[in-house]
Amino acid sequence: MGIVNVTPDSFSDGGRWLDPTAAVAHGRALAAQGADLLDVGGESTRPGSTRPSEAEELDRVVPVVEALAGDGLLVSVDTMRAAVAAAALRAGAVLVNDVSGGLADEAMPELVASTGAPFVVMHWRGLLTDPSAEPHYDDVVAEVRAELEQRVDALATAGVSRGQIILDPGLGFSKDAGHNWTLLAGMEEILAIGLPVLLGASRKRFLGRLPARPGAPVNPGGTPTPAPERDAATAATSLLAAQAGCWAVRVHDVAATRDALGVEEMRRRHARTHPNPTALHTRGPVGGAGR
Ligand code: PMM
Repeated sequence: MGIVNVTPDSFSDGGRWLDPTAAVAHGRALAAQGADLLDVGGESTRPGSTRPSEAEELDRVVPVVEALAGDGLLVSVDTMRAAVAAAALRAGAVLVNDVSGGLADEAMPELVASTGAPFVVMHWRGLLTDPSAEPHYDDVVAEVRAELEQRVDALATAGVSRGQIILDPGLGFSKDAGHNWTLLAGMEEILAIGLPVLLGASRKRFLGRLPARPGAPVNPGGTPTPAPERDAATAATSLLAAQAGCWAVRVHDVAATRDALGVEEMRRRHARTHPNPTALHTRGPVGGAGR
């Protein structure tokens, strides 16, 4: 999933694609690099950013969705507003990606239920009330899993079918770097819910604080590397996501992630099928027939 932020202030690529013509060209470029899906969003969720009005969000998103879908590309809409989701679906989008998991707008579950569109339910505690509040978890993986399961149940009550839902642990949303790393390490537990999982690690701050390279300044406690310098680390998380069995990754640098996924695909194709070690054991040691 390639990211097309039609916003003035996203942390990773703020303002570069605010002009619809530039956003459409960017979406086409990401598709040419191998994106299967283009995620068009008109609202930045960066802490401290002010929400655009609904009219402003519609103005940003709809023409871009229309143009990209008109090219035959698969488009998702990144929005917390049911009216924006509805307009984007009418303009040709095929999926709704809601970082609030349907909590920000009470009309969203009904819209998703009535359209039958696939729906990304992301985990985000605190939401718009206080996104900068210090998150506290005793066991972040278990709690994110339980809270996602609660959302699935609540959405089912509102008529959204389980088959429409894609889950997302929401890296960086009410989570600090330690929580993000623990969720990456515990991805199997989120996948064990039994629904497709989308992972959004791309260029997030925690990837700007890796152990220092030889000769490079130590930065784990200091200033994170600038967002565009986090693409190699992002591609590494895409490989981890693919190995864990995630459904998709949401990234800025599609070419690097395509290569990372290509590595995993080739590894799978070439994996030898090892004999079951238990079967070997019961047959006795190799060359030991008759003993
Ligand atoms: N992250 C951002 C925006 N939308 N949607 C999903 N499903 N998952 C995410 O992790 C996610 C998202 C923020 O990143 P950006 O400002 O670079 O788009």
